[in-house]
Amino acid sequence: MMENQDNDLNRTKNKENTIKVLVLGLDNSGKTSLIMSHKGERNLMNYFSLKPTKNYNIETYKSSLNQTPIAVWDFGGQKIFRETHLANLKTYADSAQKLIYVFDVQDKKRYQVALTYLKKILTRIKEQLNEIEIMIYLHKYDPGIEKDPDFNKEKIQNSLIPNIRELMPKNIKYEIDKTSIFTMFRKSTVFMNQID
Ligand SMILES: Nc1nc2c(ncn2[C@@H]2O[C@H](COP(=O)(O)OP(=O)(O)O)[C@@H](O)[C@H]2O)c(=O)[nH]1
Ligand SMILES: [Mg+2]
Repeated sequence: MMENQDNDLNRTKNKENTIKVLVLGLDNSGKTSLIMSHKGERNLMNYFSLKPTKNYNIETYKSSLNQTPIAVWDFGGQKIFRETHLANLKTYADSAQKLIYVFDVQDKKRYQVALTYLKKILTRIKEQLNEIEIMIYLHKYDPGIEKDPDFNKEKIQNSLIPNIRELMPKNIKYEIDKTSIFTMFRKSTVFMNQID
């Protein structure tokens, strides 16, 4: 999954050659972590010490794959920022190539809140949706998590995914992916052993 992200982000470019990506989702869903892992952060300690993102944060860096400049807009996601972000979203989405919406699959209690926020986002930028590629991440889908008794795979398969598909406009390109910050260490067995 993480291995594909460079390709995902590099597929489309704008005039200035910078790829603009918006990352939205509820607070604590893992947005900042996903961006750090895409930037190449490999020290797990830096993920555990993350503080909630205030308002929004723009990260610019060069793709490790082909040096293409990338600007990632990381939106805080706390309730106090959501309405303002929605109000300004049309402007933020101007010349964006990609919008990543992050669900925390481990936060079952807030699936509905997260779905409602996604719906509001899609409504806000409906005229721009033809130009923006949408990716939905079912994040914190950690290796081995399906064996966890608290984890409800059926709720994801039979409720969350169908609910996402129902609110997505039928005529736009989008994809839904399972992601986890831990899968990027798959090739580094030492780290995997420490986490599992
Ligand atoms: N189990 C698990 N925890 C994660 C994952 N990604 C992020 N986290 C943790 O979730 C918390 C919130 O992450 P953060 O990136 O700050 O979320 P944000 O508020 O959406 O930016 C942090 O404690 C992260 O270490 C993941 O894939 N699996
Ligand atoms: Mg954050």
